[in-house]
Amino acid sequence: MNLLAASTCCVNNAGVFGDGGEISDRALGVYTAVFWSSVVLGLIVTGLLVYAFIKFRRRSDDDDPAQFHGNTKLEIAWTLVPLATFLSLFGLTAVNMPFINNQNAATKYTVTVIGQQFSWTFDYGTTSSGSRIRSFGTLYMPENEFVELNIVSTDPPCNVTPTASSENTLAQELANEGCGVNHSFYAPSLGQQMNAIPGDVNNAPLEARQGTYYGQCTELCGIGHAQMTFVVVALPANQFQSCVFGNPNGSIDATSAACKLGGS
Ligand SMILES: [Cu+2]
Repeated sequence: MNLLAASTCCVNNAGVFGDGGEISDRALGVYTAVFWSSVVLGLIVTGLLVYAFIKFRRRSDDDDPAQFHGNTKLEIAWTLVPLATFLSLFGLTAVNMPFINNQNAATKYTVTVIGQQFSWTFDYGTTSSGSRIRSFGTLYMPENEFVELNIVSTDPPCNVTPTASSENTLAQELANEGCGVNHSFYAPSLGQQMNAIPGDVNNAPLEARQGTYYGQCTELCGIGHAQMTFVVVALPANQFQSCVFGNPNGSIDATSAACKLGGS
């Protein structure tokens, strides 16, 4: 266990029950409500069944068990109680879905996430001289801030030389190639998962508290699928700025102090 911890080093936030950010908080809140409602309902139904089995069992061959057909009170109860339960859980989910799915209006940064066999590239835009600002295998984010992800797939023989300066146009250029296989961006402890489909641009918001989070491809995409992991690093806002946009030639130096948390 220690060996495992040492080899994965700093990425402890790999589970679906993580509290990496507001999206995962909301998803976990809905999940917890649904889970415990199911547990309580399951116990009540099991209890009633066992009670009915014992109390109303047929005691002898010529004994007719108690009949409940036509019992209006019972029928109203077992229609209304499940209906109210399902409607309230549906309401809870529906109220939280827009928050989880759609933060476009509030985002300052857009990052194009490019899935390819078998790695992830993150594109943040261009420098003033037109060089692309990219990181490979690590997505840098400002902490506590929603970032809009444009998620695309592009595998060989796609050969895109992007000309776009805006992230949205870039994502569309990549998607227009329309070749490759399906991938899926999944950061479990940040509560976000979105497919990367050839020909499509899929959008998803991502938000994280300061920290390092594990991510992986969750669409079986070929022989190297298992290696298609990535890391999300959420940095303080000024550190994010100098890590990603601080170098005039557009390169992101993962070993620089700006790109590391806690100076490690
Ligand atoms: Cu994959």
